[in-house]
Amino acid sequence: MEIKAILFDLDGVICSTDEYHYKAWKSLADDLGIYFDKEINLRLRGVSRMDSLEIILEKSSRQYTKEEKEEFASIKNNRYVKLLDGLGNSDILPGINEFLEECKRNNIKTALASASKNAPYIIKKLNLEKDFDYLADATKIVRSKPYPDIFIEAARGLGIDRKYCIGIEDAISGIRSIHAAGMKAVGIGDRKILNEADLIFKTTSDLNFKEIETYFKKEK
Ligand code: B16
Ligand code: MG
Repeated sequence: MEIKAILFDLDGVICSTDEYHYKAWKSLADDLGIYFDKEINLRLRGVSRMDSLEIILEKSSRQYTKEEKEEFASIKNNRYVKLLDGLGNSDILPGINEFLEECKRNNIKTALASASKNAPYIIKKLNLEKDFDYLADATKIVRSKPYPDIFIEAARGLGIDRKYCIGIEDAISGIRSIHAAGMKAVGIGDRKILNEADLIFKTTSDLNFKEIETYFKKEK
């Protein structure tokens, strides 16, 4: 296949906001007296805010109304956004600046395909606004990963046919979302967890456009 665009996940690929999501959810769960730990937190990767809340509430003995749930999600988000205050260039994961430059040198279009409604704010804090040709708007997406919607929206925004797009993800729900969109998937992380990805790099520092290009040249 010919590569014309690379679509990036945010949390776990461009930066690590995972710990901040965890802290904000943990403080909400503690306030509600609901058990929450790092293992449950792993299930929230790439999952939308409301779907994440539903996972946390699985451990609760009582039912909550839609209004209560909306209030909880908003409390969590306010705490999360406060934790993002100090975010800056040094929070960009290793090798990402170089990889984005490599994409530009090779005339590859770049877009962000994050489930986070805070993605534009985070990209601004990281000073990466000029490095992306398009930021897919998570507020327009109803079905979160593993549904293909956000990757389809990213390709649409770039005006590039999905068959020329590669997605990069650190979560299995994201790899499934890329495949459901009819694109090829590059995984960042553990080979055992991301075994459905077409190509896997251990860390973001290992990302290399030439290697990706050579690998997918053999694919249809
Ligand atoms: P927000 P990604 C995802 O980002 C996070 O991995 C996930 O934990 C979070 O719940 C989701 O964004 C929504 O974030 O509450 O900021 O809208 O990995 O898709 O970049
Ligand atoms: Mg992610």
